[in-house]
Amino acid sequence: MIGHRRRTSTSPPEQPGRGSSRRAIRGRRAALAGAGFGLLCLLLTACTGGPQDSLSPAGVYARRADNLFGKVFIIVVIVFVLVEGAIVFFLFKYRERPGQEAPVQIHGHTRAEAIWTIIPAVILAGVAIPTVKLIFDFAKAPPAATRIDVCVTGHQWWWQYVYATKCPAPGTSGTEGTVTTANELHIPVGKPVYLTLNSIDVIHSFWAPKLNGKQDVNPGHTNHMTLEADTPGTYYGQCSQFCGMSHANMRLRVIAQTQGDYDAWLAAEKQPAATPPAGTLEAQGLDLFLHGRNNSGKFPGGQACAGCHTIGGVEGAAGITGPNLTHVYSRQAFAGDTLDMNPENLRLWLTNPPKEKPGSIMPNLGLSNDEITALVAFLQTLH
Ligand code: HEC
Ligand SMILES: [Cu+2]
Repeated sequence: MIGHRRRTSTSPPEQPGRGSSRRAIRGRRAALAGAGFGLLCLLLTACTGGPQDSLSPAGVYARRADNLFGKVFIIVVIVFVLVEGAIVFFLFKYRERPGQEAPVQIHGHTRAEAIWTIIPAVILAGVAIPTVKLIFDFAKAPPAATRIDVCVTGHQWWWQYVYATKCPAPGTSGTEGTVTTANELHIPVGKPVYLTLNSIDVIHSFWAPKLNGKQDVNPGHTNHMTLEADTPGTYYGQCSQFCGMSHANMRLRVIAQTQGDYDAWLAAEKQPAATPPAGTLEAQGLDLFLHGRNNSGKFPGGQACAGCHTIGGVEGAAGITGPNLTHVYSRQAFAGDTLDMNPENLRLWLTNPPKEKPGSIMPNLGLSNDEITALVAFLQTLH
């Protein structure tokens, strides 16, 4: 619909004084809004180049998505400029002027309507074809012989990774001999890493922006995605589907290593934990971990640690509610990748987990200072 019927004004004439001041206010508001918008745009440019910038891809999958995005973006900008330009042009050309007749109406103009239906349809098809192709390409599993398989399970609010070609049922532990870890995903560079994604509770979404797009992680439905990194480095990510109180604290990092470093890491992860020598503070910590306060099997705030955490090689520590702690101290961060790994932060965590991470499934166990000291000493042996 180009042009519009000129409204014959029946409203009472504006009072001269109030009308012009209202116009001035409106002008000032428009200027303010314009300035605010400009500032916002400037601020948003600061978002590029960050550690989670999907526009600076670091692997083949993310790069293909970024290439497609770049091409679509050019089309989008051209369409935007043309359409908005036409709107602004007609807005001025056919604005209401005293004494001007209504412009010619072209409603029902078949040729015009055919043109502005066909052109967008062709553009959308042009965008859809490579997009759908890429979606199908990404959905293909890389050949089993060349890929690494990792089973990812979303938990409120942390990620579990099991390195296995046959994934354990969600909510159960990895089988003997497989590596189970949390939040930090180690991968070798230059190899496709095929993720099998499940959730044990609500819907999460796995997202490491420099390595690929997002993929929903659903309870009761398995999804897949493939990551690949060109060069060694740390690539950050996070859950990108709102999943409850500590959604923002459900982060992750992908550590891409040379094949040699990766192999060494995997071999170390397969080792059971070393048991601390009897009579040491660390041994006291292990005892608390397994048996709680005064050998009662619990702490004032709940069961002993072993009821929720597995430690490979430690009999009695086979809980699966929380992350596998076999090599927890070799991780760079913990609690959904939100706290750097060091004795001070472990202390803070054991003192009151829900304070560090609202809603945390690990409760405040009411530990004493001495108990925390022994437990932190023990946790430091798990590297
Ligand atoms: C009721 C189950 C439960 C009990 C009991 C429990 N934890 Fe946890 N623990 C969890 C859960 C769940 C998490 C993950 C929290 C998160 O990141 O949201 C966790 C996280 C941790 C972490 C961080 C691991 C990582 O890589 O992110 C450590 C360390 C830890 N617990 C140690 C302990 C110790 C020591 C005890 C005993 C004093 C204990 N836990 C008792 C459930 C439990
Ligand atoms: Cu989540």
